[in-house]
Amino acid sequence: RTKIPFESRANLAKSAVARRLFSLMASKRTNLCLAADLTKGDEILDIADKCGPYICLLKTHIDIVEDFSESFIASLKALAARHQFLLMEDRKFADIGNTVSLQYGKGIYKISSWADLVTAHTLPGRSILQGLKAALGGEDAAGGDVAAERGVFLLAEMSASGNLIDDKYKETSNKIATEGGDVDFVAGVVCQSANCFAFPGLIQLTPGVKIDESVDKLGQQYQTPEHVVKERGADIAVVGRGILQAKNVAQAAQTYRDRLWTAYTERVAK
Ligand code: UP6
Repeated sequence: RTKIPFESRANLAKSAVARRLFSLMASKRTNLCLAADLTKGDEILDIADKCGPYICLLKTHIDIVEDFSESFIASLKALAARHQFLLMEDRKFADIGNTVSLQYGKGIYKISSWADLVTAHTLPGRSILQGLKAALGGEDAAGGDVAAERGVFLLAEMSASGNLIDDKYKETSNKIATEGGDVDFVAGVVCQSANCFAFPGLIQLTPGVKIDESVDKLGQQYQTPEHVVKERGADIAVVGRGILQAKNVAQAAQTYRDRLWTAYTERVAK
């Protein structure tokens, strides 16, 4: 899987959003996802505008935003369209189908109305996919298939030290991502190693990436851009504080983009 170029993997993907994302990565030449973990709407819009040219994906934790509004979402969507990146809400859904359906579609955030992608734990089993799909209903106003424009990344591993995920959990997560009737909704897997899944039509998203390898005070463990792409199979690397804490965020995003993309091109050329 890791040797196949993104252009070819786009044709193998079962999820329409994964096809879109693979193609976008290939044409924009970036496999960087920015984790915009900021608590003010304007700060997120500002960093999205500055880093937009270098990213394929912007990841939010919408429940940390203190001044959430519908106009914030409209502005974020406009930036995504202008700079050509997708939006992912890192909600890490983990409840029964009926509850995740409500959490995805309802409440203040109405995540399903704006996030191209979301994340979900596989802990509840397959019903997590059915629950999320249920929030999307059938067709949109134009008669298009709503579920076709949305996708999920399933967590099969975490970067936190001491997390409870074992090999059996990883294996079953892979099965949920690759077998059964809802695989067209799975865009990829959030994990730390290339052996989490083999199917080349899925995208590996790997958080815990920083140029200065280290840990934080709350259990986060970092690896370098080159290491996650070449040794651990990351297709997209998630970078938060590595960029957010830089003096010049646009320049930091460019550096991460360049190093991640070079690592990817070297990986497929080998
Ligand atoms: N994230 C992880 N590890 C995981 C899953 N998700 O760090 O296993 C998310 C965090 C955060 C981002 O919720 O938004 O990736 C990492 O941010 P950082 O680069 O600032 O540590």
